[in-house]
Amino acid sequence: MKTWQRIVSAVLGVVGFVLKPITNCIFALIYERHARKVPPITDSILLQSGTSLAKKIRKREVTSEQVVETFINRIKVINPIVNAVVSERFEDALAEAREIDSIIGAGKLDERYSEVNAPFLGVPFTTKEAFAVKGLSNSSGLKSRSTIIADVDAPVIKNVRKAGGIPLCVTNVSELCMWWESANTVYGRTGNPYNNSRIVGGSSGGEACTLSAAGSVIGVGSDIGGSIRLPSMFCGIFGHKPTFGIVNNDGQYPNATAKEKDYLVTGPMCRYACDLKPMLKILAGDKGAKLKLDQEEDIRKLRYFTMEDDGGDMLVNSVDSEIRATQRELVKKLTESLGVTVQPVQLSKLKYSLEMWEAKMSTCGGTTFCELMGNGVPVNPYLEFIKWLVGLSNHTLPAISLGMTEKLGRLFPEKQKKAISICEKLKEEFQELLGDNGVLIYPTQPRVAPYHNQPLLMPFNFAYTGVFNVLGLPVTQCPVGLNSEGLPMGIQLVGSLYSDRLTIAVAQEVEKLMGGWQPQIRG
Ligand SMILES: *[C@@H]1O[C@H](CO)[C@@H](O)[C@H](O)[C@H]1NC(C)=O
Ligand SMILES: *[C@@H]1O[C@H](CO)[C@@H](O)[C@H](O)[C@H]1NC(C)=O
Ligand SMILES: *[C@@H]1O[C@H](CO)[C@@H](O)[C@H](O)[C@H]1NC(C)=O
Ligand SMILES: *[C@@H]1O[C@H](CO)[C@@H](O)[C@H](O)[C@H]1NC(C)=O
Ligand SMILES: CC(=O)N[C@H]1CO[C@H](CO)[C@@H](O)[C@@H]1O
Repeated sequence: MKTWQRIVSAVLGVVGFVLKPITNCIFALIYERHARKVPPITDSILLQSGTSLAKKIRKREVTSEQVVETFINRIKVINPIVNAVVSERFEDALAEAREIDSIIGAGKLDERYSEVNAPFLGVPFTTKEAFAVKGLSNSSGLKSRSTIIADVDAPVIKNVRKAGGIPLCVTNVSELCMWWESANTVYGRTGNPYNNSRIVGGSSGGEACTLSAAGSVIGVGSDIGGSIRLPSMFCGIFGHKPTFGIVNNDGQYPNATAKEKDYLVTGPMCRYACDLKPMLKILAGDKGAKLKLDQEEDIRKLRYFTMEDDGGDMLVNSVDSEIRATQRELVKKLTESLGVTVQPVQLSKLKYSLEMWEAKMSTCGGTTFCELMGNGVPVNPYLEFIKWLVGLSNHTLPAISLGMTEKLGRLFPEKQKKAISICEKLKEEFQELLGDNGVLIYPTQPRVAPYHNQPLLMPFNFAYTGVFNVLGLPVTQCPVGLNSEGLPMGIQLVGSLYSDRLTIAVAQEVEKLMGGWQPQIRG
């Protein structure tokens, strides 16, 4: 670090330390007056994994109709509090459930409905509104798309349907899925189920919220900078970002063009870790073979590493002490329960996470964000900002700021080149460190879910998740308990390319050790 950087860093640190309680007080004053949690869960159907529900439906211990109806009723209870579900097909879902019940009831199931081909037969699922689900809204939170109704299912939605899943509804996102608070001018803002004065994260924020509040049990998200992992942490559930290039990204808006093809990934989100693997298998389809998901792994034989922060990027908040302490507790428990050593590491290049993400995203060509905002015709973000100031813009402030940042980034090509070369070296370092049997434990975010709009004061914290998009590595976000304010904390398990089965296997152990998803109110 150069001297001036040290000084700026120190000053920002002090300012941040002083400002944190002050800004928190201001946001608390604005948002906390009417803060609520979702009500307790009263039906045991809502407290089982998708895998376990599927088994019971197949054995006729419960009907698919009962299960679907129970989730629909739960959505009706939670949605007035959190505003997470934006478009539904409840009647169709119930009809499909009855059809499945009658097929199961008739006895002998044909090949199509075997346990291997239809592991989630009769189980409802949900997805973010950016994915096309036939008959449901498909706007991606963009005002000019607000009347679009999807006329087909996205390929991943088709896959889950083929596996027996029944789509229930689609859930809220940030405008064009490019911000980490799920709010837009089409469907409004989603509140955190643990405390709705807080954000749910984004862009798969409505999805994480619905899953956490037990309005759903398995879901599909996508992630280009943390859109699966960040909301999964803020809402206390599991979310897996697969190795790049495995799961089909088509049928979501914005569509993955040449540009994001390598960074955007589609993956599973769920409350119970045991659902991650079967969901990933279904989403991946034929390409999943490369991940060898059925290979048994002895997690005692893996090598474990831990890193508690990014090494101090000036523009990113430092990791909260409670999150740090919880990560240490996890390391201790893993050591004891598995008899492994967890080696502390410090990969110094992670400090440039933000620069690497920004440089990779803005130099890969394809549709610009300003073009996406204008649905083809680029908008002028500076003009939109002026319109926003007087309440005339159809866009959210984060989207407008991102449009402006995109324009600014292009002014520093040399800096971007340097960041890209750091990124390439870091890829090699990760491959060397993790090999084919290593897992790194790393915070998902430096802070728990902030208040609404507060991310505008800490816009770059997503760098903690975003860096793994440009590295292409598989990552599983795991809930590791609630902090002193009752808000979920999370850690990322990072593997080397194509080692998704390892991070998922360790996630199941982390669930046992740290308690996994926690209900908002104990019933
Ligand atoms: C929301 O969080 C704040 C503190 O962060 C707390 O004072 C308040 O009681 C919480 N509200 C609910 C409903 O849990
Ligand atoms: C905002 O969107 C509405 C509905 O799509 C449209 O009628 C209006 O012209 C838009 N306003 C601006 C300033 O673009
Ligand atoms: C909804 O969006 C998806 C993804 O962009 C697209 O494939 C689908 O055709 C859209 N549906 C309509 C009716 O435009
Ligand atoms: C989305 O991308 C896929 C493949 O990259 C392409 O086949 C499809 O036409 C695209 N859809 C739109 C609406 O651009
Ligand atoms: C705040 C807001 O606009 N909420 C909307 C979310 O979506 C549902 C379903 O379309 C609407 O009923 C709400 O009004």
